[in-house]
Parts: sequence; C-alpha cells; structure tokens
Amino acid sequence: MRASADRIRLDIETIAGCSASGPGIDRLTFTPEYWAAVDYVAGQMGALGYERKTTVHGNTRFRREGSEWAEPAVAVGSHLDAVPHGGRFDGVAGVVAGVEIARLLADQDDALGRPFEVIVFAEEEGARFGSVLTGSKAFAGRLSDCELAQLKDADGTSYLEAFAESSDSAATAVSGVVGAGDVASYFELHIEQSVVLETARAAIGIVQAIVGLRQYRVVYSGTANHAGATPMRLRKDSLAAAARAIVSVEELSTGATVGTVGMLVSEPNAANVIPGRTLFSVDLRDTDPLALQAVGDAVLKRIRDIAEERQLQAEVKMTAESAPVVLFPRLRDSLRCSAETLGIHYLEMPSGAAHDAQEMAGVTEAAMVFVPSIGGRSHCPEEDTPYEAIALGVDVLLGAVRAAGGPPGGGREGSAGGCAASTQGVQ
Ligand code: HGY
Ligand code: MN
Ligand code: MN
Repeated sequence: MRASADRIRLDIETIAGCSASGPGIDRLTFTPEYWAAVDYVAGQMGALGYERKTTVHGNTRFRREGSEWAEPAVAVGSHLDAVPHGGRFDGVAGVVAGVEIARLLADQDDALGRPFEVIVFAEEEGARFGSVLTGSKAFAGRLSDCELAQLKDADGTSYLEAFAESSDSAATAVSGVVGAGDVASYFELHIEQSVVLETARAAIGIVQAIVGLRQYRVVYSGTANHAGATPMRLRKDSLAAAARAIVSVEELSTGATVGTVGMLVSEPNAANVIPGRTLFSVDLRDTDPLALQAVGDAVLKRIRDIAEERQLQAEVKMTAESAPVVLFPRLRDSLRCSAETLGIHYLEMPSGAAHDAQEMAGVTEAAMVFVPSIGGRSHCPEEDTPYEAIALGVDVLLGAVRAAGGPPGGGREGSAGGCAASTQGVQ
C-alpha cells in the first residue's frame, strides 16, 4: 500500500485555504486560520478513529481512541503556523505525512505494536511571538509557563493569553510536557528548503544533523532630530549604526556559519527625521556549536563597539537558542533501509533550517526525512514541492514507523516492515 499523492494534494491545498491576507500563506499561531487548519487535520484524523488532545502549551496531539496515552508512541509531527507570506508546504507537508500514514495504517489491519501519534506543534516559526520552536520546546520541557507568558505578540498579547482566548480546548488541555516515556520515537517529514536534493537529483534526504541557532533582537537608541538642520557631527543616528552592524553580521558569518538580519524597524520611519530608535534581528546558525559560539560572540562585540563609537545605547536580547543535534542513527538506519527496500534514491545531509525534531531529540529518539524544494525556494509564496515527492517521502517514513512501532500486539521494536531499527545503540 503506497501513499496517495492525490490525497496529499487535497490535504495541502485545503490547508492552504486556511490563510489570512496573502500573497502566499499568512497563518500565525492561534489565529482563526490557524485553528481552521488544525480543525481540518482533526477532521481527517477523527474519521480514522483518532482522538484529539490539546496540551496546556497549545500543541495538538492525535492518538487512536482507546490508546493508552501513557504508552510510548511512535509519533510523526511538524507545524501548521507559517512565516508572513510563507509557502504552502513548510510544516504542512510533515503534518499531512502523519495523516497519510494514519490512513495507510488504518487500511492495513496489522497496526503497530505501539500507539501511533500525530503531533501539531504550535509557533514553530516564531512569526507571532518572536521565538522559533516554541511549542516543541515547551513539549520537551525546555520552556516554562512563566517564559511562555513573557512571549508577546505585536499587540502585547502573551502566548498563553492568545492560546486561552482563541481556543475553547484550552480549558480542557492536558499536560503539556512530554514524559521521557510518552513518545518512543519521533519522525518528521519536511521540505528541504534549499537546492541540495534537486541538484543531486535525489528523491529523498535522510537528515544527519540539524543546525544550532541563536536569534537576537537588538535595539539601538540614539537621538531623533531634524534631518536637515542637524549637522552630521551632532547626530546620534540609530539607523546608520544599525546599517554598519548589519553589514558586520554578513562579514563575520564565515565558514559554515550563516547570519541573517531579517527584521529592521526604524522609528519614527519618516524621511525627514534622524531615526532615534532602530530595532533589528540577528539569526546565526551552524551545526558546529563552537563555531556558532565564536561567531555569536564576535557579532555581539561588534554590535556593542558600534554603539560605543557612536555614543548610542545598545540593548541586546537573545530571543531563541537551540543546540545543533545529530539525529538518531537507529532511526536513520530504518529510514535508509526503507528507502533501499523501495528502491528510492536518497541522500544523507544536514539541515540548515531549524525543526521541531531538534527539540524532540532532547526527549526521545528523533529522525527526519526531506523532500525536494523546487528551485530551492521556501519561506515565500514561490515555495513548491511535487506532491508525488511527498508521497515517496511518506512511503519511506512508513517503513521506519512500522519498524519503530514493532509487530502488532508486540509493542516492541522490531521486525514489522522488514526495516527493524538496527541493533547497535545510539552512536
Ligand atoms: O527558522 C527556521 O529554520 C524554521 O523555519 N522555523
Ligand atoms: Mn518548518
Ligand atoms: Mn519555516
């Protein structure tokens, strides 16, 4: 039984309809369009006999009715929130992969030995509350309710307030922190979001490691003044200072480290006023934690030196930090075995994007499958991936899920699907 590209297309295109303005997809966490997308997934899962549970941190979990929720499950998950004017596939492909696997398991009476679970993590993009991987961090016990309450959106509404105000399931939410035993293994299918698979003409990527990341918000405070009447030597121009800092982020991002300034807000943003206050973001990534640390330190030093040279105030706040992770060899073995059994050409590769899997790797064995991004584009309306490629990714994932789930009734690792996770331990 193979995954259906047509069912996957219908799922993704229906969820794409759950969007605010556009162009592209606008679906911020806990907005009506966000819950409409979750409700669509709940409808599909409900039809297969899956029960929906919402956690106190706003994540959504699906397990078959009658499942013992304390029993360690094999989980497939990702996210449904999007960056502003984002694409149809980022996160959605992974949630839909979970739905399609639930369909395929339902069609085969040899369900897994372990419960199967689909998880929708909230606020993976950080586009509303400013911190990436928020839901999965909370799920893995790395964010406290107090920290969540301090995450605010542009209107000053906190993450927990927005959740409580937007969802009547908040009142009946269940514990949000996964116990070490709740989830026995976690898999995530995701679009690659670059050109590696397309260039290598590989159908599938098996992810070896996910980059670590550090995100900051920097505010330079200078002196707002008249753009015409103020001599250059008397200025404290916060935007001119930020310009130099932004160039230094690019110059200091050397080797494999990548640095991005994606957000810039200059106040009062008027042509004839010297900007008194400028806010900008800094996003640094590397799979090597030492390199990430070294570049981070150099960038922060430069940001502070520029402020001192120009007699400005600099306020620097870290808004997200996730360590790089190596994904679990046992599960990667199963994915390799599954792809080889199906005769699917795969590539083993790192991930330059952050994913919920890296937070789940902190509490359970985790692994990822990539499917190609056409032209390598993502985080934009042009984001595109063939539905047939996603179906192939689901086929590979199913083999590893069945191996991790064990034989019916057995509840143990092992032979189902022929791709038993290899016996060697985690290297
Ligand atoms: O930032 C990321 O890598 C992810 O898209 N949240
Ligand atoms: Mn994503
Ligand atoms: Mn993304």
